[in-house]
Amino acid sequence: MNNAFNTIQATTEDGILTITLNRPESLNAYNEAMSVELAAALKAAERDDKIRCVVLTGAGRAFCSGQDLQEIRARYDGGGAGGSAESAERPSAGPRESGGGSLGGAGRDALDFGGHLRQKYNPIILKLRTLEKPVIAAVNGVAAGAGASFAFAADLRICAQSASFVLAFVHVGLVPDSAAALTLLQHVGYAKAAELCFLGEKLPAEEALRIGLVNRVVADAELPDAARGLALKLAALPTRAIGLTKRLLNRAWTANLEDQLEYEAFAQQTAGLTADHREGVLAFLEKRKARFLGR
Ligand code: LHQ
Repeated sequence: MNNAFNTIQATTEDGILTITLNRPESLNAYNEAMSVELAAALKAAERDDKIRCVVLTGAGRAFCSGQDLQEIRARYDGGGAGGSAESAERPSAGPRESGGGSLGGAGRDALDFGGHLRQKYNPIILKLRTLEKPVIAAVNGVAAGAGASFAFAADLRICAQSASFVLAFVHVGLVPDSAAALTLLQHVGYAKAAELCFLGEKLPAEEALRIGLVNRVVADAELPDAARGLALKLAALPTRAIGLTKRLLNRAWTANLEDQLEYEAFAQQTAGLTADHREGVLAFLEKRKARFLGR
C-alpha cells in the first residue's frame, strides 16, 4: 500500500490493512484531504487480494471528531456560524448579526451539504459496507458526529475502555448522516438510537458494549494488540465466504424471505466454487488445520 498520505497512515502487514486517521490536533477531524485519502486507501484495499482485513483507527486520543468544523466555518462568508432554515432557503439574503459576529452570508453552493455528503461521505460509507473483506473499527478514543458513523459502518467495533461515542450532529443543528440512523437502528434499536441522536450525549465504551453497539472493550493500552489479534484471526479465514456473508447481512435488512433465500443460493453457489471451501472440507476430513488463502 502506498503510504504517501498526509491525513491518514496506511500500513499493510500480514494481510491486514491498518488505516489510521491522522490529524490528532483536531481529534482526527474529517476534512477534504482526508476524504480523498481514505477513499484511495479503501479502493486499494478492494483491489489488493493480499489484503484480507481492514482496521480503521485514529492517531492520538481520539478516533475521529467528524466533519472538520473549521473547514465548514471557512464556507461562511462572514465568519461565525448559524442562519435559520429560512436563510438556508435564501442564502444570498446577506450577512446577519448575532453574538458571534456576522452570520449566514454563505452562498447556496458553499453550504451545499447534500452535495458534500454525496461526494465526500457516502462513497466512504458504501465502501466500508460493501468491501468484501471484514472491516474492524478499533475505536481508541472519542468518535463524534460522522466519526461515530464511520465506526458504526464497520463490521465489528473493538473499543478502548476510555473511548466514547457522541452523536454530535444535534449540537450543530444537523441531522445524523453517513448512515448513522440506519446503522444505529441495526445495532441498538429505535429507542436507544433516538436517545443517542436527539440528546447527543456521550456514550462511554462500557455502556456501548452493554447495549450491543460494540463487540469488545479492552484496556486502553491493549487496544492495538487486541485489534490486531482479531484482524489476524479474520484475515486467516476464507475471505470470499466472509465477503459473501457481508452481502447477505447487508441485504437481510431489506429483503423478504424469498429474496434472501434466493440470494443465499447464489452466494452459496459462489462460495462452493472457491478453493477455500475445498480446503476447509479436506482439512476437516484429514483432521488437520485448514490453511485458507482467501480464494
Ligand atoms: C475539532 C473538531 C472538529 C475541527 C474537535 N472540527 N476541530 C457532514 C456534512 C456537512 C456538514 C457538517 O457535518 C457533517 C457531519 C458531521 O460530522 S457533523 C458533526 C461534527 N463534529 C462535531 O460537532 C464534534 C465537535 N467536537 C466535539 O464536540 C468535541 O471536540 C469532542 C466531543 C469530539 C471531544 O471533546 P474534548 O475531548 O473536550 O476535546 P476538545 O473539544 O477540546 O477538542 C480538542 C481540539 O480538537 C480542539 O482544538 P484546540 O485548538 O482548541 O485544541 C477542538 O477545536 C478540535 N476539534 N473536534 N470536528
